[in-house]
Amino acid sequence: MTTSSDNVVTAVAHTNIALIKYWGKRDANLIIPYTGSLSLTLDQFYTETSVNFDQNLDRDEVSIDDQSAANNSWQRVHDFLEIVREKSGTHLNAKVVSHNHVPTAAGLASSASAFAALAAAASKAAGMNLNNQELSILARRGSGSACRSIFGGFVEWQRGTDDADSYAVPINTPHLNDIRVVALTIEKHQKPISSRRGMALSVTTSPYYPTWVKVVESDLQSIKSAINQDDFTRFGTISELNAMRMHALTLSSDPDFLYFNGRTLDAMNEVKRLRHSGVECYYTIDAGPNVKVICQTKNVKEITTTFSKLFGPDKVTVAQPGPGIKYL
Ligand code: 2P0
Repeated sequence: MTTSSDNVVTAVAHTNIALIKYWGKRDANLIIPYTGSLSLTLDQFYTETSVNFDQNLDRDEVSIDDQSAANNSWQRVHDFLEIVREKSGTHLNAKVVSHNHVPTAAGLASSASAFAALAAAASKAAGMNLNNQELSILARRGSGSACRSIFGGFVEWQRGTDDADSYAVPINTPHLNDIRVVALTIEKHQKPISSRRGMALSVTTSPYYPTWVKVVESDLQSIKSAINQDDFTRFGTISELNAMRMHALTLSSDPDFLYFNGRTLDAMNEVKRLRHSGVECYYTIDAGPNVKVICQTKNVKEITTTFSKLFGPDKVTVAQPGPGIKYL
């Protein structure tokens, strides 16, 4: 147990993009999903977080990007620290300093990298010595997608049935290593409905939700076999299909909601046009209007040129597979 104020631990976690999406919790408290999911950790976007448990603090102090955390963010970090305190046995409050390194408003979700970095830094600062599987379980309690950001490259979150067996595992493979993700920043504004609320609405009201649970199982098998066979075409096709199947759940919820805007559709059409003209690429979209284009190194130049003309060069960021959790 830590009692001094000189034990600062700093961890860095990269964000990840889901290719087979996580959309729906079976247990909202423990964050156990209905389905598995599969992601790629990206090199360009990461969170660096320092944690220090300090007997001189009378409450948790949280700073995010050099600003004192707003009430809702503070609460989420505090709730997470409560889990760490319960598991580690420390009763001290913590000082948390976090920086998100995301190109200006890249519109990429930061909760994955944020809670992965927080889990690593806080658990170590509290004197726990967790292995990566245990870290993945802990990060999951902060945000589901964070359990995947413990690992680099391709990662599968095995849905499991309880706290102990719902965690991510790395897919160590030499295949598809020239994959690139071109992130298009179409919109930097806050999404109208959070993914947490959106997925809960889909689970409880979309008549297609039971079908989603079944189809994700087969999409997961297909994409893993595409990775095994180094088959980029199948890989991209399944990724795009799975993303659209997720968004069909938002349209079929009651009330319905939609994360796309007009420029999302423009980007989707452009990806299809490029593909039909022989530049192989696919899109995936999360809980917001921004589009990520999945391609191989050989086509990056043509794709970035095309989207720079359409949206402006500052809206286009090229990412490649990134590393797992690191301590500084
Ligand atoms: C994913 N998303 O697999 C999916 C696809 C968004 C669309 O995980 O409630 O922030 O904290 O567990 O992880 C975003 O949801 O949700 C997400 P919580 P999270 O990446």
